[in-house]
Amino acid sequence: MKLRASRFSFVPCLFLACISHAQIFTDDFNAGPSPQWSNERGNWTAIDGRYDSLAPSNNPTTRSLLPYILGDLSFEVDVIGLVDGGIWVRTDPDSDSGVLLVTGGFLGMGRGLYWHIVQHGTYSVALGRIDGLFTANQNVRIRVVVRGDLYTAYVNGSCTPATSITTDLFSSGRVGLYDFSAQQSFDNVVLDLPPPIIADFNQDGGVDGADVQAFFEAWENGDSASDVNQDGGVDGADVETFFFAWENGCA
Ligand SMILES: [Ca+2]
Ligand SMILES: [Ca+2]
Ligand SMILES: [Ca+2]
Repeated sequence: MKLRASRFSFVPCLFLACISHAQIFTDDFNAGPSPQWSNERGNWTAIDGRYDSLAPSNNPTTRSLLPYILGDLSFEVDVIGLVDGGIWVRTDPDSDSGVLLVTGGFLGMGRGLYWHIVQHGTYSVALGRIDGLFTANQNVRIRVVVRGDLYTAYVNGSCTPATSITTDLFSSGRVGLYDFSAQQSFDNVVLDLPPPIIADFNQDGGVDGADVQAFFEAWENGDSASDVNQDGGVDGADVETFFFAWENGCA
């Protein structure tokens, strides 16, 4: 069968507003940090409405974690004055293990992102390294999405991953922040479940015609997987939701 996006009208609210749920945690630090932050290492505090370590270090790495133990998740934060720091995910502070996304790094000379897999305090080499994303001291919004064994980072609201890694070492853990810079600080944390996968319907990492075919095969069979607006039914509204995401290239 031939399918064309132009057959359908698109209603932006279907994707942006009609799929929503409560966020797990947010913090803008304007009234001081939430008491839920562990402030485990680095003497973290709020200064001018931003979260910052007063003793930034990579030996041992600073860490302030939230108490939620999560598998799949989305963690977003404004990085202010990006130099060297990062985001912990699926972290177990007791065993000093987890995944660390580094923002900048390389003694403050890095202008990109990379990952460490940390096992019992031992750090992997830089994984998934991508350079040239930032200028020094830039303010950027970073989002880490974890689904299954896949860890993906996005910059400034882009639908296109900046870097990703896979590992099956950690099924769940805590999220938090790392700071190794007197300059870098953090703001506007949003912890949530990962967004639903809509346009990358066959979940192969790309958004293309194969996803249209896969979506309609499921949709014509009434498969609940094609209930992409998550309203419990499979109908034309799902087609509109699918194509809105597909046209915008968002997974
Ligand atoms: Ca703030
Ligand atoms: Ca796909
Ligand atoms: Ca539906």
